[in-house]
Amino acid sequence: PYDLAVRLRGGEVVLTAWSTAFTAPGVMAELAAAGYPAITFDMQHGIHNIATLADAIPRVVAHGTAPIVRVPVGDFASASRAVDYGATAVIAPMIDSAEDARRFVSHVKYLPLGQRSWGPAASMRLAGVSDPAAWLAGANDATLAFAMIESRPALDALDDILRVPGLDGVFIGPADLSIALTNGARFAPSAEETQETAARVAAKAVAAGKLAGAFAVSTADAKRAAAAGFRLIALGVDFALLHEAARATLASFASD
Ligand code: 3PY
Ligand code: MG
Repeated sequence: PYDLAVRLRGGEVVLTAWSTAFTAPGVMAELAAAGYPAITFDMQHGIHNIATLADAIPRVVAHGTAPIVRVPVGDFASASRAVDYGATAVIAPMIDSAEDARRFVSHVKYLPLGQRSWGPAASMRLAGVSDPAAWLAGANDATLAFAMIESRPALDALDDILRVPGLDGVFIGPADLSIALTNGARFAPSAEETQETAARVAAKAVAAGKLAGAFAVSTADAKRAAAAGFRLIALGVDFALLHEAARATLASFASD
């Protein structure tokens, strides 16, 4: 789980489940056991808080699954806490400027890239690191900061955002992006305009030496994202996975 950065930088596509509706650590452990290489705990639109993360992160790490956290808008203090409790990547929503990105990075990375405050006991325990000097030397590389690009201001500021030192990547929110592109007229995450804009962001990110990540609302969108250069791809929201499996189970009985 602590090689997420190495795998993404090596060009591997990593799928992440999206944990939003359930706090029971056993639910996340089931997703990990099913084979997801990463799970993202959503504090923005999901139910998670620092206590649920502290319970669930060790449970998914035990399955070799990488824990990722999305923090609420502008809540960079939670980004620091998430990495302290073992998140290997943090996704910050609605980053609209290089200044937003710099403030985010400053909470995730130690000096000289940022000003993360020392307090990594839980994450060191999970990573099996006991030497503080070794942790300090490796943490900035191993802990990824992703800025969500999902607004007009973010698209306008993309080149500046991509130049922020210590920012490892960008992450597309296709729902908000589609609302932004249509000035509030449409929710259209899979629409051609949304997907093309996302692909352009990925190309720019890769050209700038950054990672590209994206949320996908369907398997088709996830495959398209992988082909466009996205490497961290969210596919599968917890309650929807349960809902779909329940429907499939009922339908299979009805059809036999
Ligand atoms: C979006 O699509 O806007 C997201 O933030 C994905 O959760
Ligand atoms: Mg969004």
